This record gives sequence, C-alpha cells and structure tokens, in this order.
Amino acid sequence: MMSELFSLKNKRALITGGTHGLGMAMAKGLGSAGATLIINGHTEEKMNAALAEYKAAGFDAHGFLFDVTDEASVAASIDNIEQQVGPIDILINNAGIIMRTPMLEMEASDFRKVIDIDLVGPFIVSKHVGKYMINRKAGKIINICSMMSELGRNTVSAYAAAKGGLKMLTKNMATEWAKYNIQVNGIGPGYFATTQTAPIRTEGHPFNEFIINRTPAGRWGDPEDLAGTTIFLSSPASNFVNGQIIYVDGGLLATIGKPANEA
Ligand code: GCO
Repeated sequence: MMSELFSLKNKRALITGGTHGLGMAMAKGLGSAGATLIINGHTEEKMNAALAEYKAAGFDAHGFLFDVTDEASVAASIDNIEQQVGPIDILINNAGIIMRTPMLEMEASDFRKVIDIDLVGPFIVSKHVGKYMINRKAGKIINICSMMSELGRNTVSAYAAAKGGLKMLTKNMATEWAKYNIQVNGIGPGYFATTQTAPIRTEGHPFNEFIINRTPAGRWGDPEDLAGTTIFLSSPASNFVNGQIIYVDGGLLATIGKPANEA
C-alpha cells in the first residue's frame, strides 16, 4: 500500500539539535507522518520552548538534554530513551555549529570545536543508537550534510571539512551496517532561511543576492522543503537506499551559475 510505504506510525525518531531551525522542520515532517518525536537539545530554556511548540502542533514529543560530543552523556541518554520512551527507529544527526572565520585568523581550538560537534558528534550518537538498531536488525540513520560537503567557500574551512567528512562517514556507516537492515543516508540542504543563515541573508546583503542568483530555483529554501526527503529516508520507501546523499538545494549543485545580469 502506498500510504504504508511512507508511514512512520508507531516509529520513534531521535533528532539531535531538534529545538529550532532545520532540525525542528524535519522533526515536524516526521511527526506529520506519524512518528513519536524525541528531541535532543543542550539548553533547558530552548528545549522547553520547543516542546511547547511541538505539543501545540499536536505532536507527541519528548525532550532529552545532552551534548553530542560527550560520549558518557550520550550513552546514558540513549539508554534512558530506549527504556523511558522506547526503541529508537530513526536517528537524524542534525546538531551542528558553523564558524565563519578566514583560515589565517581561525584558532586551531575553534577548528577542532566545529569538527567535534559537526562530525565527531554524529559518530558518537550513531555508535550508541546503532548498537540497539543492530540488535533489532532494523534502523534508519540520516546525517545532515551540506553544500559544503561538496563545495568550499571563503571563511568556512572547519565547517566544510566537517561536512565533507560527514558525507564519507555516511558512506562508511552504510557499508558497515547495511547487513543489519540499517539504512544510513544523508540530506544535503542548500541555502535555507534559518537563524544559522540569518547573518548572510539580510535584504541587500551581497551574499543574499549571490545565493538567489546562484540557485536555479531563485530563492532560499524554506525549512518545510526538507520534510518530504526526511520522511522518504525515514520510511520503508527507502529500504534499499544506502549511503546516498540527497541534496535538497533548488538546483545549486547542478549548475556553474550564471552572470548576475542574466535572467
Ligand atoms: C554558509 C551557510 C551554509 C549553509 C548550509 C549550506 O555560511 O555558507 O551557513 O553553511 O548553512 O550549510 O548547505
């Protein structure tokens, strides 16, 4: 049945960094397909506000505060979730930060911090969720990659290195765990209208004009544009899809771009 192919009824989805932005948009998409939402965040205030928003929207949402880079905290939290809420069927490794600093001005400690959160974090969380999925011989893991998994850009060296690494970690996890009926894939969002891009998206900001011109769809992504791909990679519809990165980018990666004055 087509409807069952994309149904997440009776499934539980853990979304790291699910208190705002793209994480919240993807979580709401999974909730709309029937999933119970398990939201990770790292500040109580943001978590409480997010849970209120999810519940107001009619979603069954549970919140767990833990730092994705703290392996002891991750291990304990995943055990708690499995016991208190139930088996984690879907993991969305979304939590991440960006620092926009020219390389020569970037401290190695800051470079390491971005790598730690954006790449080592997904490794740690996947390890502790994955061991349960392996025991159950079923699971869906989606790593949130980026245009920077494929392209470089001035000032985002650490973020690009992390997101490029996350693309390859996705392929390696898919290789190791496909035999346990765990499908590991990635989503690469293009340029979306979120708080993370707000500083480079304001009206009249040169980057705002650049992205609108560089993206064939001629617009920034709306976080809701990610729901369909997230549901697809979390549902039975993708049971033979492994190690793929689906770019939801309005065509950005498909083109070399066009002159600013060309329609
Ligand atoms: C930037 C942006 C990008 C986007 C996204 C693109 O500074 O270039 O923040 O990193 O957020 O990652 O896929």
